[in-house]
Amino acid sequence: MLKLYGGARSRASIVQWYLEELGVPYEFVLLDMQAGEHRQPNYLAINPLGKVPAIVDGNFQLWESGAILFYLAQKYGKTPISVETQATINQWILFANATLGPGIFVEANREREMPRLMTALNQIFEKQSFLLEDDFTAADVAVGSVLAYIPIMLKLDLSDYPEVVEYIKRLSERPAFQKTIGSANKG
Ligand SMILES: N[C@@H](CCC(=O)N[C@@H](CS)C(=O)NCC(=O)O)C(=O)O
Repeated sequence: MLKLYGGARSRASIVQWYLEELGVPYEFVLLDMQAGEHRQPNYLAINPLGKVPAIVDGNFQLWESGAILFYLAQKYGKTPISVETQATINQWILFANATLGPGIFVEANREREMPRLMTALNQIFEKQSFLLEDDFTAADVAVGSVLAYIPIMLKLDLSDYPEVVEYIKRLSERPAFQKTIGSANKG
């Protein structure tokens, strides 16, 4: 069975959310990060950088949440998708991790980056429910998890971006979200 390595309240919840969406059976290996289990040789053999999440799927090991989402989409996604659609999903995953996350969660970037990123996303969600129009994909897991962490971690005012707020609400009502990111951040 696929193993997902993560810590409590870590980015492993993003991967776990997508595994639940896909219905892929998995074992969550919870590392005690406070005790430094992610820096022990057993785990460094899976991710030499000592960061979570990582997965082990048969003989295959992979780390970096975005790469894992893309792998899961390709390996376990239900319908075959074109190279162009795969590239678009990858575009949004990279955007989430390389542009949106740093633009919002790095305080020095926020004032400059957040309005233009959120305005563009708001315009997209005025027209469609998900990033690939009507289809929920790994792109929504990547971008949606960054957006969903805003109210949880930063308490920023999102009233200028009502369609983004609706999108976050739409995602957070999904059972797989509630079972993973939603429950990891309660309390
Ligand atoms: N870009 C990486 C970030 C991984 C990352 O920084 N993970 C944190 C937990 S959320 C971690 O492992 N921190 C422990 C450390 O840096 O020692 C990803 O998305 O997988």
